[in-house]
Amino acid sequence: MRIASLVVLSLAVGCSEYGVSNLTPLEPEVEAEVPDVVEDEPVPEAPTQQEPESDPPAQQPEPDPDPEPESDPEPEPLPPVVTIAQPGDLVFSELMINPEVVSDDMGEWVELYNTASYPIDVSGYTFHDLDYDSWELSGPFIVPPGGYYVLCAETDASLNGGVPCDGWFQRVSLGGGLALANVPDEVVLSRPDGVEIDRLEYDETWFTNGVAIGVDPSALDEDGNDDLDAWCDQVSVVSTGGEPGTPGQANDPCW
Ligand SMILES: [Ca+2]
Ligand SMILES: [Ca+2]
Ligand SMILES: [Ca+2]
Ligand SMILES: [Ca+2]
Repeated sequence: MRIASLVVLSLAVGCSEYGVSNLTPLEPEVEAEVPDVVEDEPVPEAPTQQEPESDPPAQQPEPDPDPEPESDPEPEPLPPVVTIAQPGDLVFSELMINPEVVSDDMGEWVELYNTASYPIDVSGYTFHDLDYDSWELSGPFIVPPGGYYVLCAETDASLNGGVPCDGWFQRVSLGGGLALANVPDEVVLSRPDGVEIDRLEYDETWFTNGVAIGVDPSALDEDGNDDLDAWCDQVSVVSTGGEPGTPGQANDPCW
């Protein structure tokens, strides 16, 4: 028994000397290497994700302000319709005083020209002469800037000699309407408050029967159209009835 216990003790001491010295240094070496590598890797990954987040917000505000101001101002320049025109904004530019393919009460017409830079609504304005004739224009009656407007005794082109019309006036002599006399007469356009926009006084020496008379394009103003010398027979033919005249279009030049 004593011999056996001595052998066991010597073996135990021998094992403890070798076993302890061999196991102790191995365990700390493996544990120290693993945490060092894991802690270093996540640190550099975080800053690389923050950098791209700061770049896009700086680029987004730059393209936005450019396309918006370019598209906004384009549809805005719409001139407002003016209802209170000033003298000379609308002028008499052409008259068919004595048509021949149809009767006067069917074929008379008057052309107005807008000299202003804005559209004019003359609903409620009065088309009259200096004694009996008077006719209040009913809307819609909007003349575009630089545009023409043709008022006819009869708007049906199959009845009025083939003239294209924009508006109508009651063709009646001696009150209740208006007529273009084949003798000295006047045409006046007045605002509802009585202010005259344009006036034209003519006599039978101004026109040729069956031909419209027009003012020269260079004299298209409220004073220029008062001069007989600025008027002349039209030669272009617009109507299907064949009588010379330029209703709704620029006048033929007189010189
Ligand atoms: Ca008259
Ligand atoms: Ca007439
Ligand atoms: Ca005038
Ligand atoms: Ca004309």
